[in-house]
Amino acid sequence: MTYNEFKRTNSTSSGENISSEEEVDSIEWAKQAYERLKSEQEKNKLKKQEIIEVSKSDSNLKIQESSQEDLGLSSKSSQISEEPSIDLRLNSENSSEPLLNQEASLGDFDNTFTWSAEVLAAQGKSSKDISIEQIDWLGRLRQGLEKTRQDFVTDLLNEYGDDPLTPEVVDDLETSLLKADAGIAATDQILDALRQRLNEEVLDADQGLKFLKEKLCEILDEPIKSSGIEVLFPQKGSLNIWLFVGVNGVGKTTTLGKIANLAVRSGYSALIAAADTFRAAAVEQLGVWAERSSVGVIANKTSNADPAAVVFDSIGAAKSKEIDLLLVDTAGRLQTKNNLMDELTKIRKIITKLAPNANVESLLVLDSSQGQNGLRQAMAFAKSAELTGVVITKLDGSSRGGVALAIASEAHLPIRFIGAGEGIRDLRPFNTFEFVEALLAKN
Ligand SMILES: Nc1nc2c(ncn2[C@@H]2O[C@H](COP(=O)(O)OP(=O)(O)OP(=O)(O)O)[C@@H](O)[C@H]2O)c(=O)[nH]1
Ligand SMILES: [Mg+2]
Repeated sequence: MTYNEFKRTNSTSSGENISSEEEVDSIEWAKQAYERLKSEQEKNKLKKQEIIEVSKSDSNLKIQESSQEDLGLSSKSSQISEEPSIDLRLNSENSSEPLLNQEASLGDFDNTFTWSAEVLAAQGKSSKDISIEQIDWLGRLRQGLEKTRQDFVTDLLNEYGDDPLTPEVVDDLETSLLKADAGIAATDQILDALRQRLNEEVLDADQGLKFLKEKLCEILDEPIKSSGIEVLFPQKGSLNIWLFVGVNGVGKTTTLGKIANLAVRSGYSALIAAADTFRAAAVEQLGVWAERSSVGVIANKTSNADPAAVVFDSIGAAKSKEIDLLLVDTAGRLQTKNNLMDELTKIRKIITKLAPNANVESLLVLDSSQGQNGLRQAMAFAKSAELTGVVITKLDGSSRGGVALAIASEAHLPIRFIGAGEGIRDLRPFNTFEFVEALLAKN
């Protein structure tokens, strides 16, 4: 899914919960969507086979042209790839093919498909509009949140079935929310609202779940609304600088690589600043990601180079090439190391000074499996790096997806992207409604 497709999904979002009365209709909707996507997939397969046939008998150039068209690469971004300031593109044998060839494909007409279709339909999408990538992502998001969900709602729902919610259930819910690392503030907010509602009327499990979903959406949406930016994407016609910061190994470089790809597929020109000068291998790792999306990298390979100087050079290059999006990778650092946090402050100041009119985003990358520690990181990085948002990674395999709620309610930061896997397409702009539906999906 490109940014444009994402924007279309979001602009039609109604954010309403799926009700059981709509189930019959939604099965019909899902069937129609499945049949259309299946035939589209077949047609695409045939088209690709034809391209391969033609290219075998013609020239290699044709393959390159057609694969670029498939990705929606703009001619502008291809030009950049031809002359990056420092070309770090590596031999193709170095790149990780399984991650690259990770094209979305349609699975069976199963539970996951019908659930994904319901989530899209509930956002006002027509069955003619949805794409295989959207379905594929929702399936992976749901899968990614499975561990959190199992501890969270599945137990609760299985135990109480259709009985009306009792104060005991609400107490158990409190424990589940805290266990999923939703944090005390968000948990209190949700529970207070639920208890008040229960004083007014009897709720069965479904109504309780619907109410819970609404509360979670409210908490997650609050910082997004206050930021004034519903969906984060680069503004055309001006320089956008996105800085990625966070502790070691959380997925900063991977996230940056995935966003470079998303941006290029959506028609933006991008450039990468390799401001992680701490680890020698960091520049090479970025080179691999840059090659996957054909974007340039600005780096300084001398040991102990000043990261702020790399940022300085990169902004100059981005301006002269009229780049839409400059993505800045930084070295992992512990939030308790003052000198390293000061280094971030310096980078942030250089950006403000050199590009006062740029749209700057300072994004904290958080590994969701770190749970509540992520909140402490957010508080510390918010000061040094003037954070504007958060990317949550590694949702696949974590049972602490609830940390998104703690970040929104206590650090008051909007969540901008979520990552649920190591592949190039395993990252999407954050969509509150989809996240909450996946978090609280019934089995
Ligand atoms: N399962 C999973 N793995 C991820 C995800 N994002 C990143 N990773 C993996 O996490 C590891 C660390 O990722 P990096 O992108 O190098 O992390 P980093 O924050 O740049 O690390 P430093 O620069 O060393 O601080 C790699 O093996 C990635 O493949 C994700 O969403 N899911
Ligand atoms: Mg890195």
